[in-house]
Amino acid sequence: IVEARLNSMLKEDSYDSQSEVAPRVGIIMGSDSDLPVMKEAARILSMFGVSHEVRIVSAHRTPAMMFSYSSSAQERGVQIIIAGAGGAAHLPGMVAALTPLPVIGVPVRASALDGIDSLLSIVQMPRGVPVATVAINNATNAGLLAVRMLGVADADLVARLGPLNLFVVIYKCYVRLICQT
Ligand code: RP5
Repeated sequence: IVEARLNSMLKEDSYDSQSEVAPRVGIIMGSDSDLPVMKEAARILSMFGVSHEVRIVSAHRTPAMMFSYSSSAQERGVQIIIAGAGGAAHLPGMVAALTPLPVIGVPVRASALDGIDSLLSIVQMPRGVPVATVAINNATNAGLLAVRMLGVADADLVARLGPLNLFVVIYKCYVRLICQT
């Protein structure tokens, strides 16, 4: 049911989570309630033509799935994982413990504590298990950071990341934000 809801929410907004090519970025989140925030990362990756997949994987509700997703991601060709969660947001840290891939954590504002709980849960990782944490609800930056990371070894992507293109992307995000508020 969750998968069907996820697909229909992604389809409504025309995010291509079901790309034909192997996904370079895995976008995962603890609940489908995180999707309104997390789909902004998918939007950025789509803008830059970076293949990606979107999955609901919970550290608490589906720990076995979290384990298998994290430990198989690299061999499937995934290069970066963006993980978003709210509240007791253990997903990004647990995933980082299970894969050598870079993990970008997105603290989702999901509880009475206004996202501070999510932020602290994600950012306060012990030495040896890094998670690159972006600002609360800022999945846009998670997408852009993933593009920059891939750009280190991808000349085409670097060209698309040029100042003008980056300006256009940020402008589009800004316009969208203004239209929503
Ligand atoms: C977290 O709990 C999820 O990442 C979500 O942000 C939060 C609330 O989940 P739901 O109760 O809305 O499914 O695990």
